[in-house]
Amino acid sequence: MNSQLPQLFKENILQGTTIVQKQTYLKDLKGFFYHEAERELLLQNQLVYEVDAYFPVSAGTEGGLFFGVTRLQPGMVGNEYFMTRGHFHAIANRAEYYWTIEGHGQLILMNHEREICIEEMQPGSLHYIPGHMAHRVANTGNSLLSFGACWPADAGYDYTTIESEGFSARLCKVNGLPVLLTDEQQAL
Ligand code: PAN
Ligand code: ZN
Repeated sequence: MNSQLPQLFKENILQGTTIVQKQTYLKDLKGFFYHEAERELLLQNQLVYEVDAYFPVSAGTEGGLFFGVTRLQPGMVGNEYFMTRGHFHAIANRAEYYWTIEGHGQLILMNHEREICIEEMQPGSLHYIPGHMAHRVANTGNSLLSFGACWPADAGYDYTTIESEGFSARLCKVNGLPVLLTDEQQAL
């Protein structure tokens, strides 16, 4: 059996020869924010978040685990905080852990009935995301929000449900505080 070189998770950075990086820019988030016209006015090459991930087994391997670190920039589109796309897992019952490394934000969770709730993210907070829950993170602070994640290698991603239907509410800044607002409430 070949032994693997260990990856490093050091000074809050995931390092190693097999780390895969993915960046998401404002231009990749067309239609995600309520104020789409305001997103278009912003610098399209502005980085919103990046993920460093370690995939020790192939995607789809039953029983395997993936590990990732997401760095979400502070920023706003209109009254809405910078956020991740958000997704259900393709195998919907697959759960996941998130934990906050630095910064402040909210984890937004929504079930298939479109019931929604939020959990406050602050350094050290640990979040168990049950299966069948869409999950998205918004950075509500003025600094980088960095969080770790661990999820099953066969979970996969269902991005299309959120792309087409969105979450049932958005995290918006109201009188300086994060508040969940439905699109109907925004329109008032
Ligand atoms: C995370 C997310 C990561 C980026 O690793 O993939 O935070 O968010 P989006 O995938 O929604 O763009 C995870 O939940 N993996 O399953
Ligand atoms: Zn996930």
